[in-house]
Amino acid sequence: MFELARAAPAKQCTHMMIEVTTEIGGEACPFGKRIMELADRLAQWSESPDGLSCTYLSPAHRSVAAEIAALMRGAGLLTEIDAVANVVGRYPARGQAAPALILASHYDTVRNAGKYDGRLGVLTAVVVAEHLNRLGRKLPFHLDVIAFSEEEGVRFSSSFLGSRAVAGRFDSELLERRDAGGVTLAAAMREAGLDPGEIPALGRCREELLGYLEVHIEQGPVLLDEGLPVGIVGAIAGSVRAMITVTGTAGHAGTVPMGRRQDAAAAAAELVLYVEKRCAQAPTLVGTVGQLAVPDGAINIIPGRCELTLDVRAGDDVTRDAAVSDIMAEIGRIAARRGVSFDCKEVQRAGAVRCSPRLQSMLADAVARAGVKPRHLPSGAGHDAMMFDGLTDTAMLFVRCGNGGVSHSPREIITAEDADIAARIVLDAVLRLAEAS
Ligand code: HGY
Ligand code: MN
Ligand code: MN
Repeated sequence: MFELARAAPAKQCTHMMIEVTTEIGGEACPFGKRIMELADRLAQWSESPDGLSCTYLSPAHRSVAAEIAALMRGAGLLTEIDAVANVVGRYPARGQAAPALILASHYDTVRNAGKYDGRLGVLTAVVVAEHLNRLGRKLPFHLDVIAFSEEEGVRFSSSFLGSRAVAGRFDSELLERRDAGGVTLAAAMREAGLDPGEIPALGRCREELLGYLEVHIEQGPVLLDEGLPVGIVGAIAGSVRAMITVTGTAGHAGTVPMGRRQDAAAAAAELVLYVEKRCAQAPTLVGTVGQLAVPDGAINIIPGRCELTLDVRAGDDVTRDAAVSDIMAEIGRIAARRGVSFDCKEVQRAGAVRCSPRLQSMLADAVARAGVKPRHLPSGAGHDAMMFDGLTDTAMLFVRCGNGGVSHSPREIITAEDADIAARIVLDAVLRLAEAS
């Protein structure tokens, strides 16, 4: 039974709400309804017959990019698909020499995903740009709507490929990363008609940016529990991700005595339970073994190899790194006790970031003007906004999730009313930034 988020009753119209409602003939939740309809439209492309999976540069991924580009062009944006398959649309400023405000999120998904992770932010930015274009409302800055091509790190085990490129943080070593089929990132790009040589030119510099704003689903239960449609993100947890291979000794399940085994899966299982126990020891600390496999395993073979992944996060890097070092020490103890070996390869490290107090308070004012109590909350999930930390001021607006806040699941759900409130808040914030510029 789906437990739907009940949107806060629509508040009194503010100047911006009257403008939006009048503009679109008084239809209720015009932005929200359009966002939900477009999210359904983008969800029609999937790599899998059951469920939504849209990973980097798959045919489904490229169809979604083409659809988003068409939506951006329809909104009057100067649009292109860049060298890492980000879809970039610019709503040009009144004057040529102007900074840019980035409104962005990602359009790739995890496997068997929900429809709103990433895409809510992309579509909110599109509908806000559509509205400004419809009004012919020019701003003193460019509005750059960006749909990042790869945030989840599913295919090449490295997240934020799209936002790294725009933030000038793309490490060319990533081009050698291989997917499960052995295809390198560079080859996948070339096959999709992209030129990795053009990636360095995508990097933005500080002087040309006014700020970065991302709308994203909360992916947790806080806003739902407190009956709030939106929240302002104060900080984003940092993460370390690793691929681990345990090597033991394969053997006959029927003839090797229990005391003489080097069972790789049993060693991995000990590690999984240790990660769970250790990462329960600090408030913002979490640890997950998301993948666990015995390659070429069989029911009657003692596992000689076991492959697993590790994802450790915390609100601050000291807490996270202390947990990672304890986990590495435990790996040494398990290896010695069981006569197995562990190979750990770190595949990603993203530091915890604090969002800009200036943009947070600008968002909080817009949230209050929309008649919603401003609620600041941390993000346990990673987001593209992290890549812009240190380059420009960043802020995120969370939108309530239903079904207990579940995400990375087809049960991910939001309401049109909440999406509408979020879009109006973003529009209000953009217009206030324009007035203040
Ligand atoms: O894993 C994350 O935090 C995000 O969904 N990529
Ligand atoms: Mn995600
Ligand atoms: Mn996301």
